[in-house]
Amino acid sequence: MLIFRQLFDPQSSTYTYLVADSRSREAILIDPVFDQARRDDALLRELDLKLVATLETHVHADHVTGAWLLKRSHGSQIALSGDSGASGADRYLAHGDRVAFGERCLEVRSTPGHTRGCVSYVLDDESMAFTGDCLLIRGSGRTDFQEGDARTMYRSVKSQILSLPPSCLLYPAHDYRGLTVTSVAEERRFNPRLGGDIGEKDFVGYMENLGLPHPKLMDIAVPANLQCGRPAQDTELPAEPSWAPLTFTFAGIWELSPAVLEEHAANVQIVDVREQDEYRGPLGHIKGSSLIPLHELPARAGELAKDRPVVTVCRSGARSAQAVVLLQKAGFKDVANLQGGMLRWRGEGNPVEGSRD
Ligand SMILES: N[C@@H](CCC(=O)N[C@@H](CS)C(=O)NCC(=O)O)C(=O)O
Ligand SMILES: [Fe+2]
Repeated sequence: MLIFRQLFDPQSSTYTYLVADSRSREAILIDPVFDQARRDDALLRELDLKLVATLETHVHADHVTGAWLLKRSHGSQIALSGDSGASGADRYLAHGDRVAFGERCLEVRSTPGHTRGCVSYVLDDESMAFTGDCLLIRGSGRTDFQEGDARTMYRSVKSQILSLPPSCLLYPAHDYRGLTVTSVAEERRFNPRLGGDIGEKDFVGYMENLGLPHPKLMDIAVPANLQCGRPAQDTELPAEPSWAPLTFTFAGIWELSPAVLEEHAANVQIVDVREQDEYRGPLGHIKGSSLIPLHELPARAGELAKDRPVVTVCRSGARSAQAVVLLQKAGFKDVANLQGGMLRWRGEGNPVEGSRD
């Protein structure tokens, strides 16, 4: 079975796609975003997947790829078109190549026009295709920079994308209105630039008059992507918290295990966000913790020191995850949630105070 997730980067309106084979657990990420690598790490871990490769649809002008960062943490292969002009990839793709993940594969189709090295990826059974910035939903990528060419794009769309089966779902690299997916049949009929009887000349005329400003990050993104997202200096990497070995969840929360908290207890402030009666109830509480019920936390956050890490605790780890969010909003930088709360803390045999049993 295919595992499929559509992920979104709100900064650049970029879609990243995770496709994986449920039997072998091998996964591919299409168009990962540098700033979202931590999110992607978390999802791969939580779904128990092994990232075998990252694929680019092209050298992006609006965000830096996460390919290099993900290779560093997962050992994944970096792959993109040989026509991209990029260096630092493990595999340079050409039209007709196949990229395998477990028993499934993606077929590479050359679809230049937005850039010279644009490719689309078609799933082995032609049920879905990833069109990058060639065909967008009811639109198309722009053709006014990076060796873009409207005529070439028209031919790419007609011969490689709209020629797929009508039911084939199309997933673009961006959507600026929040649309998520379309199909070949829909775009053949309703694409205002390329659908119906619209000819090549009509399309070129349309594209010559888009009048779009260049992407804000273009001068940073293009050189970085020509190196597959490898930063010029290590200082450009997103900072990892150094005060304890933490895990980042797909839900966006830093967490630590009971064992790690035990080890670092002396250096952190432990805040229990349950209610008074729970704190003094049968589950007990962790020695040295202070009680600030969740609903009082916004008003009482000032009781905590900002220069020492804070660990939040509750019964199961749910309310305390929300406490992490509230404390981060209040300006606390080093905050983490105790995984599984008091239930797991006790389940793993750690000592408690004030317990009635
Ligand atoms: N405002 C965006 C512009 C993004 C942009 O130009 N995107 C390209 C893809 S890299 C495009 O083809 N856009 C088509 C459109 O905006 O209609 C930014 O600054 O990043
Ligand atoms: Fe693009």
